[in-house]
Amino acid sequence: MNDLTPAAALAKAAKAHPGPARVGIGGPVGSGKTRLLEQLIPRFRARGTNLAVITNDLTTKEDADRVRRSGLIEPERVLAVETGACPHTAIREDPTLNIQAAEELSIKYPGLDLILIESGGDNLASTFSFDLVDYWIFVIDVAGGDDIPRKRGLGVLTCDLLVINKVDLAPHVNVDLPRMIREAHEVRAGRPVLETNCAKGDGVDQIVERIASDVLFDR
Ligand SMILES: Nc1nc2c(ncn2[C@@H]2O[C@H](COP(=O)(O)OP(=O)(O)OP(=O)(O)O)[C@@H](O)[C@H]2O)c(=O)[nH]1
Ligand SMILES: [Mg+2]
Repeated sequence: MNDLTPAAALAKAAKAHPGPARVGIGGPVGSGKTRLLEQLIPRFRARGTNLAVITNDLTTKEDADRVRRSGLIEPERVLAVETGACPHTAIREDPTLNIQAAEELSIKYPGLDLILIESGGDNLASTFSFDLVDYWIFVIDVAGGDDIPRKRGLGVLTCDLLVINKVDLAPHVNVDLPRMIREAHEVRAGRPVLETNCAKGDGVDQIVERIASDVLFDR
């Protein structure tokens, strides 16, 4: 029986993941998830956020090794999860491996504020379980085509923040960027959409501000 008052249920939900906030980064293969990580890490470090990272790849540790080698963060703060066949299984149906990795980092680094969790590249229907994350970002890119928002994939519709990356490529791939952005706002009915060039870092400060205000509550 659920005997919690609505206020108590909310308070309980707010404490669902004691310890560091967990933010998921999902999206199609090659949309720029790791590049976004590489842009977010120095910005969070500069604002004093105590940070760790989990990456997911099918059968390798490719992305974790790339972030470890980047010199942006202590290599020990980056854990790799190998998901096997289906990336979404490890972030939605059975996120046990990712939850264990998050707990391992929380124990190792008691003052941790934030864990960024990159999903393996997946399809437009990919979503995160709220057993794993407090908030999740879905990264699509301009080179995937300006019809992607119109296709109303579950990831695009339901994420907390939609990022349209590689805006620099629009003129090279015949994409009508203003239309893509407009349609993204339409299908998301007012929920946030931000545009980035993660190759250079344009637009990434706004993502940090969002996470700071909506997830970290400026801790
Ligand atoms: N021109 C341009 N290239 C970008 C941008 N963001 C990422 N890239 C490039 O796109 C490629 C894929 O980026 P990644 O960050 O590896 O993509 P990913 O989503 O992590 O890929 P998977 O983990 O394999 O799904 C790389 O060559 C990046 O350098 C951008 O904003 N503009
Ligand atoms: Mg990646």
